[in-house]
Amino acid sequence: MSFKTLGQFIIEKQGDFPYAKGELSRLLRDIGIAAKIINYEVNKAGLADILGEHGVQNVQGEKQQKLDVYADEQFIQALSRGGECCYIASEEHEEGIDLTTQPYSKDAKYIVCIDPLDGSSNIDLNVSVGSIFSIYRRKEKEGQPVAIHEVLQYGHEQIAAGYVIYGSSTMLVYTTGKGVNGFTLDPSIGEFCLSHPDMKIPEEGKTYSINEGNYLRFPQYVKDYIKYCQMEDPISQRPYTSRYIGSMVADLHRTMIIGGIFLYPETQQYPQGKLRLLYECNPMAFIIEQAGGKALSGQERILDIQPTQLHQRSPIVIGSKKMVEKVEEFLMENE
Ligand code: AHM
Ligand code: MG
Repeated sequence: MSFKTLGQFIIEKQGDFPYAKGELSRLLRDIGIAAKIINYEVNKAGLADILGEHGVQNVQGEKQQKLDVYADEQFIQALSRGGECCYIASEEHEEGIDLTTQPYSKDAKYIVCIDPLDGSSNIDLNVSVGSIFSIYRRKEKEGQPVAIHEVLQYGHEQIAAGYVIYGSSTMLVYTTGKGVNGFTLDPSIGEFCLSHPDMKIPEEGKTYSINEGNYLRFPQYVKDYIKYCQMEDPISQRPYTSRYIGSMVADLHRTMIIGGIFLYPETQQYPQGKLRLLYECNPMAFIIEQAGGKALSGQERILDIQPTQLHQRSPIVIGSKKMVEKVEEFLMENE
Protein backbone atom coordinates (compact mmCIF):
# COMPACT_ATOMS: atom_id res chain seq x y z
CA MET A 1 0.00 0.00 0.00
CA SER A 2 1.32 3.44 -0.82
CA PHE A 3 0.33 6.48 1.19
CA LYS A 4 1.61 9.90 2.03
CA THR A 5 2.16 10.80 5.67
CA LEU A 6 1.42 14.21 7.16
CA GLY A 7 5.16 14.77 7.58
CA GLN A 8 5.89 13.98 3.93
CA PHE A 9 2.99 16.15 2.77
CA ILE A 10 4.09 19.13 4.87
CA ILE A 11 7.63 18.97 3.48
CA GLU A 12 6.29 18.64 -0.06
CA LYS A 13 4.15 21.77 0.42
CA GLN A 14 6.89 23.84 2.01
CA GLY A 15 7.58 25.49 -1.34
CA ASP A 16 4.12 27.17 -1.15
CA PHE A 17 5.66 29.65 1.28
CA PRO A 18 8.59 31.38 -0.33
CA TYR A 19 9.25 33.49 2.78
CA ALA A 20 9.24 30.49 5.11
CA LYS A 21 12.35 28.59 5.98
CA GLY A 22 10.62 25.50 7.25
CA GLU A 23 9.38 27.03 10.51
CA LEU A 24 5.71 26.68 9.63
CA SER A 25 6.30 23.10 8.54
CA ARG A 26 7.95 22.36 11.86
CA LEU A 27 5.10 24.06 13.73
CA LEU A 28 2.52 21.94 11.92
CA ARG A 29 4.59 18.87 12.67
CA ASP A 30 4.63 19.78 16.39
CA ILE A 31 0.84 20.18 16.37
CA GLY A 32 0.54 16.76 14.71
CA ILE A 33 2.67 15.24 17.48
CA ALA A 34 0.53 16.83 20.22
CA ALA A 35 -2.59 15.53 18.44
CA LYS A 36 -1.24 11.97 18.47
CA ILE A 37 -0.47 12.12 22.19
CA ILE A 38 -3.91 13.56 22.98
CA ASN A 39 -5.54 10.94 20.77
CA TYR A 40 -3.83 8.18 22.72
CA GLU A 41 -5.15 9.58 26.00
CA VAL A 42 -8.67 10.31 24.69
CA ASN A 43 -8.92 6.73 23.45
CA LYS A 44 -8.11 5.21 26.81
CA ALA A 45 -10.12 7.79 28.74
CA GLY A 46 -12.54 5.17 30.02
CA LEU A 47 -9.72 3.03 31.37
CA ALA A 48 -7.45 5.53 33.04
CA ASP A 49 -8.25 7.62 36.06
CA ILE A 50 -8.45 10.64 33.87
CA LEU A 51 -12.18 10.85 33.36
CA GLY A 52 -14.28 13.36 35.21
CA GLU A 53 -14.11 16.93 36.24
CA HIS A 54 -10.90 18.51 37.31
CA GLY A 55 -12.70 20.53 39.95
CA VAL A 56 -11.77 24.00 38.70
CA GLN A 57 -13.51 26.30 36.28
CA ASN A 58 -11.89 27.69 33.15
CA VAL A 59 -11.92 31.39 32.24
CA GLN A 60 -15.36 31.06 30.63
CA GLY A 61 -16.79 29.89 33.98
CA GLU A 62 -17.37 26.43 32.57
CA LYS A 63 -16.41 23.23 34.31
CA GLN A 64 -13.01 22.07 33.21
CA GLN A 65 -12.41 18.38 32.79
CA LYS A 66 -9.21 16.47 33.26
CA LEU A 67 -8.69 15.76 29.60
CA ASP A 68 -9.02 19.48 28.78
CA VAL A 69 -6.13 20.14 31.10
CA TYR A 70 -4.14 17.25 29.68
CA ALA A 71 -4.73 18.34 26.07
CA ASP A 72 -3.79 21.91 26.94
CA GLU A 73 -0.55 20.74 28.54
CA GLN A 74 0.35 18.63 25.52
CA PHE A 75 -0.10 21.54 23.11
CA ILE A 76 1.84 23.90 25.33
CA GLN A 77 4.69 21.43 25.71
CA ALA A 78 4.86 20.63 22.00
CA LEU A 79 4.68 24.29 20.99
CA SER A 80 7.14 25.58 23.54
CA ARG A 81 9.67 22.83 22.91
CA GLY A 82 9.37 23.13 19.14
CA GLY A 83 10.85 26.63 19.11
CA GLU A 84 8.65 28.00 16.30
CA CYS A 85 5.86 29.50 18.41
CA CYS A 86 6.29 32.80 20.26
CA TYR A 87 2.84 33.04 21.86
CA ILE A 88 -0.03 30.71 22.74
CA ALA A 89 -3.62 31.83 23.33
CA SER A 90 -5.57 28.90 24.75
CA GLU A 91 -9.19 28.53 25.77
CA GLU A 92 -7.92 27.19 29.06
CA HIS A 93 -5.88 30.28 30.03
CA GLU A 94 -7.18 33.72 30.86
CA GLU A 95 -3.93 35.32 29.71
CA GLY A 96 -1.93 34.36 26.66
CA ILE A 97 1.41 32.60 27.17
CA ASP A 98 4.36 34.60 25.86
CA LEU A 99 7.20 32.25 25.00
CA THR A 100 9.69 34.91 23.94
CA THR A 101 11.25 34.79 27.42
CA GLN A 102 12.30 31.21 26.74
CA PRO A 103 15.67 30.82 25.03
CA TYR A 104 14.28 28.25 22.61
CA SER A 105 11.38 30.36 21.35
CA LYS A 106 12.85 33.85 21.64
CA ASP A 107 13.06 34.39 17.89
CA ALA A 108 9.96 32.42 16.93
CA LYS A 109 7.61 34.00 14.39
CA TYR A 110 4.27 32.31 14.95
CA ILE A 111 1.33 32.93 17.25
CA VAL A 112 -0.94 29.96 17.90
CA CYS A 113 -4.51 30.12 19.21
CA ILE A 114 -5.94 26.80 20.42
CA ASP A 115 -9.00 25.16 21.80
CA PRO A 116 -7.15 22.09 23.09
CA LEU A 117 -10.25 19.94 23.59
CA ASP A 118 -13.44 21.24 22.10
CA GLY A 119 -16.75 19.63 23.05
CA SER A 120 -15.28 18.48 26.33
CA SER A 121 -18.72 17.97 27.90
CA ASN A 122 -18.96 14.96 25.57
CA ILE A 123 -15.88 13.17 26.89
CA ASP A 124 -17.64 11.16 29.55
CA LEU A 125 -20.16 10.00 26.95
CA ASN A 126 -17.70 8.52 24.44
CA VAL A 127 -18.83 11.05 21.84
CA SER A 128 -16.37 12.65 19.40
CA VAL A 129 -14.35 15.60 20.62
CA GLY A 130 -11.74 17.68 18.83
CA SER A 131 -8.86 20.13 18.98
CA ILE A 132 -8.81 23.38 16.99
CA PHE A 133 -5.81 25.54 16.10
CA SER A 134 -5.16 28.81 14.32
CA ILE A 135 -1.77 30.22 13.33
CA TYR A 136 -0.70 33.83 12.70
CA ARG A 137 2.65 35.34 11.82
CA ARG A 138 3.77 37.91 14.37
CA LYS A 139 3.74 41.53 13.22
CA GLU A 140 6.59 43.00 15.23
CA LYS A 141 10.24 42.11 15.00
CA GLU A 142 11.24 38.80 16.55
CA GLY A 143 13.00 38.71 19.89
CA GLN A 144 10.73 41.10 21.79
CA PRO A 145 7.62 40.36 23.87
CA VAL A 146 4.46 39.79 21.83
CA ALA A 147 2.07 42.74 21.88
CA ILE A 148 -1.65 42.05 22.17
CA HIS A 149 -2.37 43.68 18.79
CA GLU A 150 -0.26 40.95 17.21
CA VAL A 151 -2.58 38.34 18.68
CA LEU A 152 -5.82 40.17 17.86
CA GLN A 153 -5.44 39.85 14.10
CA TYR A 154 -8.27 39.45 11.64
CA GLY A 155 -9.23 35.89 10.76
CA HIS A 156 -8.30 36.61 7.16
CA GLU A 157 -4.70 37.09 8.32
CA GLN A 158 -4.42 33.47 9.44
CA ILE A 159 -1.46 31.63 7.94
CA ALA A 160 -2.86 28.21 8.74
CA ALA A 161 -5.68 26.60 10.68
CA GLY A 162 -6.87 23.11 11.39
CA TYR A 163 -8.74 20.73 13.58
CA VAL A 164 -8.29 17.23 14.89
CA ILE A 165 -11.34 15.04 15.36
CA TYR A 166 -11.06 12.17 17.81
CA GLY A 167 -13.87 10.10 16.37
CA SER A 168 -14.46 6.58 15.12
CA SER A 169 -11.13 7.29 13.49
CA THR A 170 -8.87 10.22 14.30
CA MET A 171 -8.35 12.81 11.60
CA LEU A 172 -6.31 15.97 11.24
CA VAL A 173 -7.68 18.47 8.73
CA TYR A 174 -5.81 21.67 7.93
CA THR A 175 -5.35 24.51 5.51
CA THR A 176 -2.53 26.93 4.80
CA GLY A 177 -4.76 28.97 2.49
CA LYS A 178 -4.26 26.68 -0.50
CA GLY A 179 -7.15 24.28 -0.10
CA VAL A 180 -7.93 21.82 2.66
CA ASN A 181 -6.41 18.40 3.21
CA GLY A 182 -7.44 15.68 5.62
CA PHE A 183 -5.24 12.98 7.18
CA THR A 184 -6.44 9.88 8.99
CA LEU A 185 -4.39 8.43 11.81
CA ASP A 186 -3.28 4.90 11.03
CA PRO A 187 -2.89 3.45 14.52
CA SER A 188 -0.82 0.52 13.26
CA ILE A 189 2.05 2.82 12.26
CA GLY A 190 1.14 5.87 14.38
CA GLU A 191 1.10 8.23 11.40
CA PHE A 192 -1.47 10.61 9.95
CA CYS A 193 -1.90 9.54 6.31
CA LEU A 194 -3.38 11.66 3.54
CA SER A 195 -6.90 10.25 3.12
CA HIS A 196 -8.94 13.31 2.02
CA PRO A 197 -6.91 15.39 -0.46
CA ASP A 198 -8.31 18.76 -1.54
CA MET A 199 -11.52 18.60 0.49
CA LYS A 200 -14.53 20.48 -0.87
CA ILE A 201 -17.76 21.18 0.94
CA PRO A 202 -20.85 20.61 -1.26
CA GLU A 203 -22.51 23.89 -2.33
CA GLU A 204 -25.75 22.69 -0.83
CA GLY A 205 -26.69 20.11 1.76
CA LYS A 206 -29.71 18.61 3.43
CA THR A 207 -28.64 18.80 7.05
CA TYR A 208 -28.99 21.67 9.51
CA SER A 209 -27.21 21.69 12.84
CA ILE A 210 -28.24 23.91 15.74
CA ASN A 211 -29.12 23.51 19.42
CA GLU A 212 -32.85 23.72 18.88
CA GLY A 213 -33.49 23.63 22.62
CA ASN A 214 -32.69 27.35 22.50
CA TYR A 215 -35.36 27.97 19.84
CA LEU A 216 -37.43 30.45 21.86
CA ARG A 217 -34.29 32.51 22.56
CA PHE A 218 -33.19 32.73 18.92
CA PRO A 219 -33.44 35.94 16.87
CA GLN A 220 -36.33 35.97 14.40
CA TYR A 221 -34.23 35.32 11.29
CA VAL A 222 -32.92 32.09 12.80
CA LYS A 223 -36.43 30.98 13.81
CA ASP A 224 -37.58 31.71 10.24
CA TYR A 225 -34.70 29.72 8.79
CA ILE A 226 -35.41 26.72 11.03
CA LYS A 227 -39.05 26.74 9.90
CA TYR A 228 -37.83 26.94 6.28
CA CYS A 229 -35.63 23.86 6.88
CA GLN A 230 -38.64 21.98 8.22
CA MET A 231 -41.05 22.91 5.44
CA GLU A 232 -42.06 20.37 2.80
CA ASP A 233 -40.53 21.08 -0.64
CA PRO A 234 -39.63 18.20 -2.96
CA ILE A 235 -37.50 20.38 -5.26
CA SER A 236 -35.05 21.47 -2.57
CA GLN A 237 -35.52 18.11 -0.81
CA ARG A 238 -36.96 19.64 2.32
CA PRO A 239 -37.60 18.96 5.12
CA TYR A 240 -33.90 18.85 5.85
CA THR A 241 -32.45 16.49 8.41
CA SER A 242 -31.50 17.85 11.82
CA ARG A 243 -28.18 16.68 13.31
CA TYR A 244 -26.54 18.15 16.40
CA ILE A 245 -23.75 16.43 18.29
CA GLY A 246 -22.76 19.35 20.52
CA SER A 247 -19.10 19.07 19.49
CA MET A 248 -18.41 21.83 16.99
CA VAL A 249 -15.55 19.92 15.39
CA ALA A 250 -17.69 16.82 14.85
CA ASP A 251 -20.71 18.80 13.64
CA LEU A 252 -18.53 20.76 11.21
CA HIS A 253 -16.59 17.74 10.04
CA ARG A 254 -19.87 16.12 9.00
CA THR A 255 -20.89 19.40 7.38
CA MET A 256 -17.63 19.48 5.41
CA ILE A 257 -18.08 15.94 4.10
CA ILE A 258 -21.78 15.80 3.21
CA GLY A 259 -22.69 19.50 3.12
CA GLY A 260 -25.08 21.30 5.43
CA ILE A 261 -25.16 24.23 7.78
CA PHE A 262 -24.15 24.78 11.40
CA LEU A 263 -25.44 27.69 13.45
CA TYR A 264 -24.63 28.97 16.91
CA PRO A 265 -26.41 32.31 16.90
CA GLU A 266 -26.80 34.93 19.58
CA THR A 267 -29.33 33.95 22.25
CA GLN A 268 -30.64 35.63 25.37
CA GLN A 269 -28.15 33.61 27.40
CA TYR A 270 -25.26 34.36 25.02
CA PRO A 271 -25.88 37.75 23.34
CA GLN A 272 -22.58 37.33 21.46
CA GLY A 273 -23.17 33.65 20.73
CA LYS A 274 -21.27 30.99 22.65
CA LEU A 275 -18.32 30.11 20.47
CA ARG A 276 -14.99 31.89 20.71
CA LEU A 277 -13.76 33.93 17.77
CA LEU A 278 -10.03 33.35 17.99
CA TYR A 279 -9.81 29.61 18.46
CA GLU A 280 -13.20 28.27 17.39
CA CYS A 281 -14.91 30.51 14.80
CA ASN A 282 -11.89 31.89 12.90
CA PRO A 283 -10.05 28.62 12.27
CA MET A 284 -13.26 26.84 11.28
CA ALA A 285 -14.28 29.73 9.03
CA PHE A 286 -10.88 29.67 7.31
CA ILE A 287 -11.13 25.93 6.68
CA ILE A 288 -14.73 26.03 5.47
CA GLU A 289 -14.03 29.00 3.14
CA GLN A 290 -10.98 27.23 1.77
CA ALA A 291 -13.20 24.22 1.06
CA GLY A 292 -15.65 26.46 -0.87
CA GLY A 293 -18.14 27.20 1.92
CA LYS A 294 -19.10 30.36 3.74
CA ALA A 295 -18.99 31.62 7.35
CA LEU A 296 -20.79 34.65 8.76
CA SER A 297 -21.42 36.10 12.18
CA GLY A 298 -24.90 37.04 10.97
CA GLN A 299 -24.12 40.38 9.35
CA GLU A 300 -20.43 40.07 8.76
CA ARG A 301 -17.94 37.59 7.35
CA ILE A 302 -16.35 35.87 10.35
CA LEU A 303 -12.85 36.39 8.94
CA ASP A 304 -13.40 40.17 8.72
CA ILE A 305 -14.25 40.72 12.39
CA GLN A 306 -11.67 42.81 14.24
CA PRO A 307 -10.98 40.95 17.48
CA THR A 308 -10.76 43.10 20.59
CA GLN A 309 -10.30 40.41 23.25
CA LEU A 310 -8.59 37.07 23.52
CA HIS A 311 -11.70 35.16 24.59
CA GLN A 312 -14.37 37.10 22.73
CA ARG A 313 -17.35 35.23 21.38
CA SER A 314 -19.12 35.52 18.07
CA PRO A 315 -22.36 34.21 16.66
CA ILE A 316 -21.69 31.89 13.73
CA VAL A 317 -23.54 30.64 10.65
CA ILE A 318 -21.24 28.36 8.68
CA GLY A 319 -21.34 25.65 6.04
CA SER A 320 -22.47 25.06 2.47
CA LYS A 321 -22.42 28.31 0.51
CA LYS A 322 -26.00 28.30 -0.71
CA MET A 323 -27.42 27.37 2.68
CA VAL A 324 -25.55 30.18 4.43
CA GLU A 325 -26.78 32.58 1.74
CA LYS A 326 -30.34 31.49 2.47
CA VAL A 327 -29.87 32.48 6.11
CA GLU A 328 -28.57 35.86 4.89
CA GLU A 329 -31.82 36.32 2.97
CA PHE A 330 -33.85 35.76 6.13
CA LEU A 331 -31.57 38.12 8.01
CA MET A 332 -32.09 40.85 5.44
CA GLU A 333 -35.89 40.34 5.44
CA ASN A 334 -35.92 40.86 9.20
CA GLU A 335 -33.93 44.07 9.22
P1 AHM B 1 -16.32 23.96 24.77
O1 AHM B 1 -15.17 24.59 24.03
O2 AHM B 1 -16.40 24.42 26.19
O3 AHM B 1 -16.32 22.47 24.64
O4 AHM B 1 -17.68 24.53 24.12
C1 AHM B 1 -17.83 24.54 22.75
C2 AHM B 1 -18.88 23.56 22.36
C3 AHM B 1 -18.89 23.32 20.87
O5 AHM B 1 -18.09 22.23 20.54
C4 AHM B 1 -20.33 23.04 20.59
O6 AHM B 1 -20.68 23.37 19.27
C5 AHM B 1 -21.04 23.90 21.58
O7 AHM B 1 -20.14 24.10 22.65
C6 AHM B 1 -22.29 23.26 22.11
O8 AHM B 1 -22.93 24.14 22.97
P2 AHM B 1 -24.43 23.87 23.48
O9 AHM B 1 -24.33 22.74 24.44
O10 AHM B 1 -24.85 25.16 24.12
O11 AHM B 1 -25.26 23.54 22.28
MG1 MG C 1 -13.06 23.56 24.91
